[in-house]
Order: sequence, then C-alpha cells, then structure tokens
Amino acid sequence: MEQTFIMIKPDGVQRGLVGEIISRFEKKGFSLRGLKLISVDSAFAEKHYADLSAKPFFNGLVEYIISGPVVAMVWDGKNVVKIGRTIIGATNPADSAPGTIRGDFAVDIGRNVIHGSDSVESARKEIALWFPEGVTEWQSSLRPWIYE
Ligand code: RTP
Repeated sequence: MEQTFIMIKPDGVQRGLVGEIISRFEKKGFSLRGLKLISVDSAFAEKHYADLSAKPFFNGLVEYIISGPVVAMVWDGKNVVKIGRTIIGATNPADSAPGTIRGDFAVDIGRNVIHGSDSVESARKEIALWFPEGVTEWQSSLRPWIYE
C-alpha cells in the first residue's frame, strides 16, 4: 500500500480544523500510520520546502510554517498520494472546489491550511524527514470493505 505525508499547517491547527481534517481522511477509507503535533524551526521548514527555495514567496512560506505548531501525519492506502491531493484541493483556495479541504476552509494561497505530498517519491522523502523514528505498522480490519 502507498503512503503519503499530510501536514495541517499552523492556521489549520489554530482554527481548530484538526479533527475535521483527520475525519475526512478516515471516512474516505485511509489508515493513519503516524501522527504528531510539532513546532519546527526555520532550518527544518527550509528543508521541507527546499524545492521552492528560489520562489519569491519562500521566506513568507517558511515564516508561516514556523508560526505555530503543525500536525504531521502519515496516511496509508491505495492511491493515497493522488487521492489525498484531491481531498485537499488546488493550491490556491480560489481554485479549490467546494467539498475539498481548501475549498471549504481557506481563502488565501498563503494560508491554505494543509500540505500533502505531490508524488510517491516526495512522500517517501517527507516521511523520512518528519518521521525519522518510523511509523506504526498495522492493518485496518476494514480493508475488505474499502478495497475490492
Ligand atoms: P503544499 O506543498 O503546501 O501541499 O502545496 P502545493 O504542493 O499545493 O503547492 P506548492 O507549489 O508546493 O507551494 C507550497 C506552498 O507555498 C505556498 N504558496 N504561496 N504566494 C504564492 O504565490 C504561493 N504559492 C505557493 C502555499 O502555502 C503552498 O501550499
């Protein structure tokens, strides 16, 4: 099964959206493998967003991510990287469909509530960065009811 890294950004935590977001991933049929509330420093945030270091919004993005605790999670399931991005919605909430997390809860691109890995390869790197201790191995008993 595939895994993805999902982070509820500081605005999502401050606005009390943690339960709502976890619930959406659970109800879809994905399994939680790792979960922690964590504050990161700028060196860590820069590492997570290293691919965006040349972007004009990079410094603001790092300031945003270090502005409060975030919820770091690993979710497991079939196609979870792609489906996770669909659940999250487009990067800019102005383009995110209603029913997606950003479409329902965000307005500004710089306060878009949640991050999700954009490929299996970046998920692997992000999980290694955020969960060096590893994640919990278990198998949901619901699997036969989720997958054919
Ligand atoms: P994320 O990595 O957070 O899941 O977002 P994403 O793949 O949908 O978007 P990406 O292009 O990787 O950008 C990362 C985050 O940077 C902020 N951003 N600000 N001001 C801007 O033009 C701008 N563009 C991107 C957003 O918070 C975006 O999620």
